[in-house]
Amino acid sequence: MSGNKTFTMIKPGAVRNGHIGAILAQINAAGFRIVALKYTKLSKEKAGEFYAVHKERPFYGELCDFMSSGPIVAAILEKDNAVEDFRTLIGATNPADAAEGTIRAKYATSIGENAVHGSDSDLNASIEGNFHFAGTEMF
Ligand code: FUP
Repeated sequence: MSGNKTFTMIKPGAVRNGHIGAILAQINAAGFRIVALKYTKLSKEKAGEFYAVHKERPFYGELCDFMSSGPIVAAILEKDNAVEDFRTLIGATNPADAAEGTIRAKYATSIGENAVHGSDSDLNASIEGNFHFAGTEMF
């Protein structure tokens, strides 16, 4: 995986609130192709591994509890300029700051429970995609 790909998760809150279909539809409508897709659940340990970069932050424990609190949808997405365009589509980390119409503005309930994840670089997109998917699950 490299280049025009990003990795996303629809987080447990948005799944619980019934937004999987609407979020995937908005992602497709924005021109992203689905390379890999999985309905799954992170253990607390796996959530901790995924967010290890935030280990020293005060919200790390809550973040790991939340991300392992229910099922998620994980996906690899493809489009020109995928990482940057996807972060524009989802909006700011804090939904209070997210632009109108963005996925977080529409479906996030707080900064901690902010509906979706989007990779912040091509390198992290590759690392995060490979964390969730085997090569045989990417198309
Ligand atoms: P983003 O790249 O927009 O997902 O944001 P970050 O990598 O900064 O944060 C990752 C996750 O940590 C967020 F999705 C939610 C959580 N977080 C908080 O709970 N509180 C904060 O102040 C910042 C992030």
